Amino acid sequence: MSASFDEPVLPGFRPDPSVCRVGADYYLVTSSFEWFPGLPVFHSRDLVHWRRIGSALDRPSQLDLDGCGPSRGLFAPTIRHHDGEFHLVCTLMDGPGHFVVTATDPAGPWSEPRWLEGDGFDPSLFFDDGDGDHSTRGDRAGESGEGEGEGGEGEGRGRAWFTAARVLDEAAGRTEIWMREYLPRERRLTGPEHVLWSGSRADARWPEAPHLYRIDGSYLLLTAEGGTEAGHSVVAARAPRVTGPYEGARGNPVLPPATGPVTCTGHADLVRTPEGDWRAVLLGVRPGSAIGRETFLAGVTWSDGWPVFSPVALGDDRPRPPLHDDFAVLSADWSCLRTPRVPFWTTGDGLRLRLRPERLGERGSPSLLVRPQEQPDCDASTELHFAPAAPYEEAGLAVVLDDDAHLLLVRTTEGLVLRRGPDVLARAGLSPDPVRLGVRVRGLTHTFAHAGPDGAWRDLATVEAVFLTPLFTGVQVGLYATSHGRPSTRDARFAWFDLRYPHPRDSPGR
Ligand code: 6LW
Repeated sequence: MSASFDEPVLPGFRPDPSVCRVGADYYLVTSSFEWFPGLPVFHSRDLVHWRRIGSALDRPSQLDLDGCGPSRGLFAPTIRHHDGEFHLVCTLMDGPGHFVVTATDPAGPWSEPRWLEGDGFDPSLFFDDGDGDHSTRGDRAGESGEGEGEGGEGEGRGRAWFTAARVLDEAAGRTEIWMREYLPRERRLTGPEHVLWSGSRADARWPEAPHLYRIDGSYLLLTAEGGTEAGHSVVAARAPRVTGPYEGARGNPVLPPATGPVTCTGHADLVRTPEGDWRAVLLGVRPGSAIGRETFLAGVTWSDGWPVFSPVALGDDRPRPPLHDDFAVLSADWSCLRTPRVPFWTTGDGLRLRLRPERLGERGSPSLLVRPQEQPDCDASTELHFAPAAPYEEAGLAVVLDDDAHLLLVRTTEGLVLRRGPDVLARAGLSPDPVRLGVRVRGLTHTFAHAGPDGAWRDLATVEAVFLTPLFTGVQVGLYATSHGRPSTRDARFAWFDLRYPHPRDSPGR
């Protein structure tokens, strides 16, 4: 079945979702790559409306994102709840690898990471709890009878398992899913390694994102296949014992590559509602913008024990409340690049960014605060109070995919400059202080504009920003200041930041 998805439940840069339920509450985490704080945590009661409650990695002491390249750093996490505790596993790529953090309150604080040995990426945890088999029937979750999977006793029940994907042949996209036992109290792996799966076909590309479940007395392994782009799909396999052998669904992929309007759907994680129904969260892409991979919701029914995914229609009329932030505090939605070692901002009287030598593009942690663009069309603006005293001092509005792909509209001693990396795309003469800076984003078309505090907006330039093509992350908008490698004691004050999402039907520009 090919499913046609509509609106994301978590719009903007929110890839690789993983979800768990505790009573009436759902908790979800997504990847965050080179951005800090890491691994945002969301809460919902209906799987549709989500509120960010914190981040699993919000203290520089927990781990080090220094040196992480664009779309590297923190890959796909998994969140699970067991015995009064949340366990979250993830991988720091190009670094020490897999780790687990735990918390009794998912809003935090989360523990310091405990590093787990083993290769690869996309780790997951499976607690083979003895408290009732998950059933595909519509009975209430946790109240169904004990399914007695063949060989379930001893090998499975009451134990916990860690799975991950690892690369066998990068060029061919050949990977395999491996598993070892996880000891939740000690937070470490033990025992022999089991290889569970290497794809639905001999030439399968990128089997990854494994999650295990026990359903109707057998073990279900859900994986992504086909790579995270157009071929992305969901594949299912089943085994009578947790260690295998796993046999693929005859109808694989159980969620085939999407043809649109939402593409790249895959990387699914299942959850059961208190009423006993099944849902999945998964990633998908709305093409034609730089937003990247977002989180979508699917209903899941069962056919012959295999999952059948259907999009949950949210409609196109969900409100898109405008944001007006005057920075009484810095809300959790703002991120910076890599691990901030020194406080470079203050709030209370607008947002003040310290001018520091660090520059965007240098793989450091510059004075930059951004938040995800959540719709293909958006209008962002700010009021900047800043009179640069030296030619190396600048501050302004930023549209940022990563170090290598971004657009900056900054105030300099020479006036306003629109920059893409080192290239100047447009200039406007001396501007008043304060000055308002804005950008109208319509898909990949970015029109930058400026105004005096009470004057009319004047367009400066329009950029077809095809270079803002996401790999794993998504575009973000925000505020930036730098003194270009020189010491500076100055700061730039942003009185407010506005983000509006015109409804598609009010947006003739598209
Ligand atoms: C993620 C993997 C993937 O770990 O991209 O292509 C990686 N799919 O599942 C980063 O999101």
